[in-house]
Parts: sequence; structure tokens; C-alpha cells
Amino acid sequence: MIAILGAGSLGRLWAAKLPAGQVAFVPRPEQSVEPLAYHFRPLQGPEVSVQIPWLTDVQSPSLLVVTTKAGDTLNALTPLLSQLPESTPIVLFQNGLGSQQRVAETWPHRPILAATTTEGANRPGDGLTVHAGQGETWIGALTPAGEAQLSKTVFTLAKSGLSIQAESDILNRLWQKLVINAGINAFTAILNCPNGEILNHSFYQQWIDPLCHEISELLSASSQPPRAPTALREAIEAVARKTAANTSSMRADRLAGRPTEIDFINGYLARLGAKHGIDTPVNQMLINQVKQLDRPS
Ligand code: KPL
Repeated sequence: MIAILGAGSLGRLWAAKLPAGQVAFVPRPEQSVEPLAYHFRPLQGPEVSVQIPWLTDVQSPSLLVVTTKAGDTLNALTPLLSQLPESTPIVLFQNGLGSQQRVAETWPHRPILAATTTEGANRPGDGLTVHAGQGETWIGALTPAGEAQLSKTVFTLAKSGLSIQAESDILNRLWQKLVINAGINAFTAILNCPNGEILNHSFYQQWIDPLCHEISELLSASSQPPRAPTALREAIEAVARKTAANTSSMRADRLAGRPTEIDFINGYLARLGAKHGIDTPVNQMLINQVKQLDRPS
């Protein structure tokens, strides 16, 4: 049995794609026993109805997939891991950086892996999950025990039919995604617009070069392959154009009144700057503006 912790868009996508009968959601406290039922619209073909049971006390999963928000992950995992065998691999699907390292540092002897995905999924209504765009998923180990479980974990998740690959340097992949999210998400949340529209706003045009300069310095200070600010801007804008009509995850959180993941995107970069003595005023400005929006009015 594959257990999924976090029944948001991504958790529901994996649950719908993995073989029926081999997947269950981890229940929240006070969860009803009724299976989680929803409609799933695949990339091709008709909508299907899906019913995913909740994991029961007696079931011991062979794999735990964690699709919670970055800020919820440690608290959601803590009670669960006191019951989970030490040998069960745990795959973290969080956005940004920071939460994955905290989990690996808290349980260094467990098989902890991290994943990054470009699969698109959204929930236009509570009862419907849409597989909105085909992507790729990379998985790599964060702990030595995770290394030993990597190929088995990739094999298990590949049963979904989604494209999934083992990655020997997952931190580098997570950084590549972080750069894109740091250059798009906060702008879309502040300007309240789809990804492509930020490119035409003077606010974005004013701050993107100094932001890329900060990120370039942070990459070098973090022993990541160096990237010039201009190359970072090109990479960010290529994704903004490719996903022009998309609502970013941060804008979606904001519109739904959920806390955003700013602390794990630009917030991670600002913390890293403080650690390495690198000034990050643009990241800080974006954090402040998003936090202002996060605050209930
Ligand atoms: O990953 C994304 C997100 O919204 O978090 C991007 C790449 C910006 C696509 O929307």
C-alpha cells in the first residue's frame, strides 16, 4: 500500500494515477471513515470518479508520499512517524527549499527522498481534480538510507504511468525550480495576475534584474553551479511565457485565503543570504509584500 499524506491537487493526482487498490490517504485526526471521493479529469479521455480509502491503523505502507504544503510538513509528519517503520521510504514533494532539509535533519536515519515535478494539477472545484499539464518528476535521496531505496521508489511510483526519473543531484533540481518560483510566484501574487502577465508590469521590470543578481550570488555561495543574472532572468521568463495563462501556486493560495509558501521560496533565499552575509533586499521586499497580503484584512 502506498500512503499519501496531503489530499491537495498533487496528492489527488498521484492517488488517481497509481493503481486502484494500492493507494490510501493518511487520515487527519477525527477523519470520517468514508473514502475520499472525487472526479478526476485526465489529460485525455473522459472524467472518471475516484474513491481513495483512508489508511487504517493496521496497514503498514510500503511507501509514504508527502504532498502537504511546505509549512505544514514537519508538523504533519511528526505524529505519523512515531508509528511508521524506520525502513519505510518517505518522498517529499514540497515546493521551494528548507522544509525538505528540516525533515532530513530531524530523521537522518530514515530513507528520506525529495521529488520535484512539473506535472500540472488543479482543483477548479472541491469535487474535481484536473490533470492540467503533462510534466516530469525527478526523485533523489536526501539521506544515505534514501539512496538505498531510490530505484525501488522510482519503480513503485512509475506504476502511475507518469514520467519519473531518478536524480543523483536532487538539490540541484530543487534549486532550479526554486529560481523559477522565486522569480514568478511572488510577482503573480502581488500583482494578482497569471504568470505571463507579470512580464508587462513595470513592478516586475523594475525588480527582476536586481532579484536575479541576488539569486546568482546565493547560488555561488551555496556551492551550486554558478549562473549569471541574465541567464537566470532568461530561464524565469521562458517559464513565465510557457505557463502564461497559469495561476501560480502562490496566487492560487492567496486567492483561496490559504497561507502562501513564501517562507520556503524567497524566504529561504533571504535566510541563506543572512547566513552567508549576502544582502537580499529585493527578496525581502517581495516577502514583506506577500506577507502583507497573507494577513487577513
Ligand atoms: O511552479 C510553479 C508554481 O506555480 O508554483 C510555476 C512554475 C510558476 C507554474 O505556475
